[in-house]
Amino acid sequence: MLIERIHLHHIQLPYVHPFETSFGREQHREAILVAVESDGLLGWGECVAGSGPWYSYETMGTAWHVLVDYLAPALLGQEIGQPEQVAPRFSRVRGHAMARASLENAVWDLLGRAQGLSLATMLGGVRRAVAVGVSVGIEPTLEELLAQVEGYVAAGYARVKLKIKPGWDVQVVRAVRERWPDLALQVDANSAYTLADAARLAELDAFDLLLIEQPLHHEDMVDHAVLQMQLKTPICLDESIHSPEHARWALDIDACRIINIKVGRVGGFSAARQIHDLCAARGVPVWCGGMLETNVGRAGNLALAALPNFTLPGDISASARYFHHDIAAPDFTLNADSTISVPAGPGTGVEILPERLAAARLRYLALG
Ligand code: NPQ
Ligand code: MG
Repeated sequence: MLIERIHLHHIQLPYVHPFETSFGREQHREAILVAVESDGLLGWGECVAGSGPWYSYETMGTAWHVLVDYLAPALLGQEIGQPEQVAPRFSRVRGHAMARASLENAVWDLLGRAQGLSLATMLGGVRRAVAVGVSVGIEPTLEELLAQVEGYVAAGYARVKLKIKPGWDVQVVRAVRERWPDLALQVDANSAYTLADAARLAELDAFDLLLIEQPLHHEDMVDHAVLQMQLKTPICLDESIHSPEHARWALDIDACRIINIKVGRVGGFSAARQIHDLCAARGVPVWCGGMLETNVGRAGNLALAALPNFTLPGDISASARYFHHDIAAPDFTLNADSTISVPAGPGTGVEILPERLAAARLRYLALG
């Protein structure tokens, strides 16, 4: 299909509940919704960069710049028949994986819609519903944290991830574990520790956690390999894995036993599937991370998590956990067995709601 036009919509949506991690507290999600146009059809992708460079160096500003000045020009006027043809056209761009992913994923959606194929089918998904959990942010008090977890457990989530940081770790995990002895539980430090904290992190071995996510520096693998030798609990890398090469390096040095795959962080569905395949070949389980996406990104995450080696529950919660009024429909709901059904319609399987998109929009640009 000939890529005729590319549309960028920078939006902002208020969260249902503020989200706090070791790098800060936020009330809103900003995102860039990218649409590729061909033959009267639109395919959509979501850029998951942040409003500031806290989780990664990518921001709404850097993604907008790289999309407008480098990525869109590399795709406009090109004839694309297979989604795998997109990533090679972006290969001169170093980094900026979230910007690359948003445009590549829009092409996956476009081709899926044109061919009447769901994203899950295109990717090789093998399940109709995927196991999911919820990521619970840092709260002002332990009581408020327990109330949040209580609400999610009551809503049916069978797996909870707690955000931790120095001063908000062992005592919090102990309190949650004592109250819910059988809950599948894991923690995410978003790089808040160093190797000097190894003894503190080893205390977490007592709580039967599924994994400890990215305890150390956001680009590190070497210190994580040293730490893994001192922990019983599997380390899972998130921030450090930006590409299939990073995944191979991490596994080659035993820096982790589990990998969190986020399609934005690794540059699109093609790279995400390559990491999935590599981990499957090495016997390493993966799970689908989340970035508090709109229903567009969430639909893509569900499709990806339908691949066979996504054997741990994803950070993919029901739409109601994130926003009151999403910019795409239908909303996703939690099934009774703590799964969410994989969309079956063409492409992502969700439809943009133009009035909602317009109401949330901060800026718009059409290219081509
Ligand atoms: C994580 N996600 O696994 C991330 C952190 C995260 C669900 O815990 C804007 C920019 C919003 C970066 C939301 C979850 C974000 C963000 C969450 C990062 O580490
Ligand atoms: Mg994480």
